[in-house]
This record gives sequence, structure tokens and C-alpha cells, in this order.
Amino acid sequence: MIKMFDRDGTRHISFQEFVELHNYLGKMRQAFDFLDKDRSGTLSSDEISQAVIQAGYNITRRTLNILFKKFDFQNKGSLQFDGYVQLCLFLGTTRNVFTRTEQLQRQSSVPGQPGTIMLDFDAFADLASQI
Ligand SMILES: [Ca+2]
Repeated sequence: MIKMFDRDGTRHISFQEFVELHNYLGKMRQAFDFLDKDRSGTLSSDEISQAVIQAGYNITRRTLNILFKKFDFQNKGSLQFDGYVQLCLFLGTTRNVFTRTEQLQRQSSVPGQPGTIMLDFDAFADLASQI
């Protein structure tokens, strides 16, 4: 997360970058509280599923369940705020890397259906390192 807000690439965050990080977390907290429909203080898989659908991600329930377990750090069957933030960062970064790759392949006339990319192991390792 620090990396995301280190806009000048110094590997440290300046006061201004810290302010941006603080504001980002405030917005994430508001979204978390909005999504927490039953006011449990955590997000259930159903609450997360609704959020992911509303955000426009096209992922299966199976994949969402895998991601949910990955970020359910306390293994309680629900996401705490930190798990929610990390899930959002993961999905956002993954979508950006995928979209950039898809655009590059389309420009290079790599065959494939819209919404798909073709990867060999080297390309996969390259992309995975960016997530
Ligand atoms: Ca809840």
C-alpha cells in the first residue's frame, strides 16, 4: 500500500503522500461500513459478493471464494477491514495489469477473444510480479 502512494518513487511517503493515504483509507472505511449491511463489523461472503458485482468485476463465485479465504486473515469466515482493503487493492491491481496486457496484445494482433489474454510461463511470471 505504501508503494501505491509513493508517487515520486523514493520508497518513503512524504507528508503529502501520507495525507493521500489517510484520505484513501477514510474512503475505504466508509465503503466498508456501507457494505456491512448487517452492522456486524465485518463483511460476509455475501456482502463481499454484492460489492464485487457492483464494482463490475467479472469473476466466478469459485474464484471469489478463493480470494475471500485468502484475505480472511483471521479465518473467521468474514473479512475485517484490513482484509477488505487488501482484497480491493489486489483486485484493482490485477485488473490494471490484465487490462494493460490485453491492450498490448490487441495492438500486437495476438489472437484471442475480447476479455482474454494469452500467456506463456515467462509472461505469467512477469505479470504475477506486478500484482
Ligand atoms: Ca457484515
